[in-house]
Amino acid sequence: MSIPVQSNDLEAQLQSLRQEAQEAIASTDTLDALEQLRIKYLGKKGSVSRVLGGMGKLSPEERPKIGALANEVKEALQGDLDARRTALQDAAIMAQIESETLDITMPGVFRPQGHGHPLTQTMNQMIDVFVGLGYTVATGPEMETDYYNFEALNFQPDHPARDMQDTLFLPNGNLLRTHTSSVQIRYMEEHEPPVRIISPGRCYRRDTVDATHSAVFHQLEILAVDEGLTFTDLRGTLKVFLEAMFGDIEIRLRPSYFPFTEPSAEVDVRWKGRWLEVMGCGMVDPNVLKSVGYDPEVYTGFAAGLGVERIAMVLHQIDDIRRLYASDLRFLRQF
Ligand code: 2U9
Repeated sequence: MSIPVQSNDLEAQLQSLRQEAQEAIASTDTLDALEQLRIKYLGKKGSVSRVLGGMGKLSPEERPKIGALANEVKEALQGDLDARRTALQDAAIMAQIESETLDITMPGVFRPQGHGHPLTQTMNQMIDVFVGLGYTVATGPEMETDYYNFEALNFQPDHPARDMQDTLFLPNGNLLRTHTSSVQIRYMEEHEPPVRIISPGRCYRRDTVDATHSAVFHQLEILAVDEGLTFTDLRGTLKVFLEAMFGDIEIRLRPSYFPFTEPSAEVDVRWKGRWLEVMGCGMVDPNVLKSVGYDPEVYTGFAAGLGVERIAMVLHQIDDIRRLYASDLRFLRQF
């Protein structure tokens, strides 16, 4: 004969189970532990099921009451589990957001940035002005033939620049370009007018190095060829360029001579109360136009050339050209 089970025993068990489970759920702080609690209390072999197993021993009148209470406890615990799960998931997301937040007020790590060399800066500044005027940058080889460096530019066979004393000739019969004019010849061979180009780049001369001379230096040359270009166009272009570089200054042109331009001129700017020579210019010699197959009866052109070092030295009051090549950071940091 089985021992009769009192309904108030089961009721008390369910009530204490509910309390125990609710406390356990409230103090759980991981999702895994929460799942373990669900299995422990609501699983098939869980505590609530075990208590219900004892219902068979109840009288038929008592069963519905305990059954209803068991369901109520189940639902309450399920609700608590769900709420706790949501809370833990929310907390995990918040923790992740917190850990990924960027503190934009934090001071950065210092990394030395460096900047362009004063020569590069000056070159880029000049390029910017001419690009703004619609010119295209043209480049070419630093090793040249006699033809592109001299002959096509109307240098006579006995011109002193062609002498071993003035130009660096190479064992293969070529030479290191003495100006970037060769680039302009190469460009014109490939293009029909109108031409608007600048050629910046490194050049070489057999110079003895001193405060104002260097065997390696940089030039920027300007060339425009079109129908109807005049000396006035040349002067106006140079005025716009030099004002962009030096500010609101006066300019002056003095007659000069170059094999590749006729007429030719030296260009001075009024700088700190004195006239300072900064570049040369002229109308492209008809012989040069002919050498690239342009008809000098149809087209005229103007050209100009300058030494980038000289402009950088004037702009920054640099007293010795060699400072530009010494890679001394105490000097370079000033620019
Ligand atoms: C072509 C035709 C003509 C370029 C020019 C100068 C005047 C000039 C010097 C400035 C200082 C060289 O670096 S420097 O020593 N240059 O005075 N250059 S006209 O004339 C050209 C170029 C290309 C086809």
